[in-house]
Amino acid sequence: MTVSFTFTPGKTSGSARTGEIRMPRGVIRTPAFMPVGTAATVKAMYPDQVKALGADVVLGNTYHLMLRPGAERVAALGGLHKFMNWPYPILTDSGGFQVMSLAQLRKIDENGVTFQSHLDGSTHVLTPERSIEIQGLLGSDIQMQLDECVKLPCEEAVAEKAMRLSLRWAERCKVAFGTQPERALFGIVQGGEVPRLRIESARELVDMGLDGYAIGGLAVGEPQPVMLAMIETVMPHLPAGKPRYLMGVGTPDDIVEAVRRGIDMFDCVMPTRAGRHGLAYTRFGRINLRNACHAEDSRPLDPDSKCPASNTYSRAYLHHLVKAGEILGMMLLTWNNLAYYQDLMSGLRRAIADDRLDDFIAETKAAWARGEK
Ligand code: PRF
Repeated sequence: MTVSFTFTPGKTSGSARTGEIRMPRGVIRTPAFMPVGTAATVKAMYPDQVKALGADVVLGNTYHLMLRPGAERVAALGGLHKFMNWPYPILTDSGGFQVMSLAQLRKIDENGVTFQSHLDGSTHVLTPERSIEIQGLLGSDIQMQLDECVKLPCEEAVAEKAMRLSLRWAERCKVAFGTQPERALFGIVQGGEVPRLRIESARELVDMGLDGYAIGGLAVGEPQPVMLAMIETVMPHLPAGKPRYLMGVGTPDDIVEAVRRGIDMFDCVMPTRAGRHGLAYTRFGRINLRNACHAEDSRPLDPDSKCPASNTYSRAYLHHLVKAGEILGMMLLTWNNLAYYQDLMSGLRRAIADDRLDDFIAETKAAWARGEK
């Protein structure tokens, strides 16, 4: 018998909750961090390593994969899971956000977004229907509606227009998605930093009866208190029985604060991108391995971590690899960073289950602030 997509909330601690998303390809334990696998790869990581760290789901990108190698080609090769050798759940972003940040000569109208590829300048059109078609061709388990995300700060009228367009696109995505009990379609709350718009967006999406609800349009230039205030505004309007996903967030500090406010899912390039730029996330805070102070430091990043990248190699060696531009430096730091993010999520889940989330967050932040000495 096939498994339908379901979300079961578990324990709570304040507004935070644990939960389980079930679907045919596996179970996602929430709160979950989804490593970003933009171009059918979590950069510098083998799929087995990603899974072994405790990641239950990875994110793929409609925008990148439609341009290269092409959604129809991935489908002909058996779908994205087979293509990248990741048999577990995949969530795909819808493309609109990446068009706005990467493509050239973008034009948005009611129909969709027309843009030129950042790869070869060729012209493409992404409509709500085509975004869902592409996500289907990829075989995505959790599909996102096409939306328009505006950078902050922005004028209220601009935020309102983008929010309303995103609502109309959500309807079109829902029709295009149809009925697929084994897969999910999530809506995306927009509305800038205007509480009235955020609430209206959430209510309208919830009325459509989607499988989960994301909060988009945050971590796009606003200070953290604004982001957290918007989460607090939206959260009471989202149903407890559906997963809540904060898109593109964030730093470890952003994640713990959003979990405290009831968010279930996250994705961010931060751990993987930082790893390719010489930065390590650890229990003791962020460490810049480019810094000369590590040149003769024989200690590993974290002797108590279970991850070989964190407990084996000296900081001096990592410093050398980073300075020399060696590929292994990027691989080890990415591995360490994803290990830290997944350990943080499992710590958050345990703390919620034990109803001691506030204490756990206070201890975690104290360790970041203290460093090691
Ligand atoms: N919309 C979509 N993807 C996103 C965002 C959004 O608003 C963000 C904003 N942080 C990241 N990724 N579709």
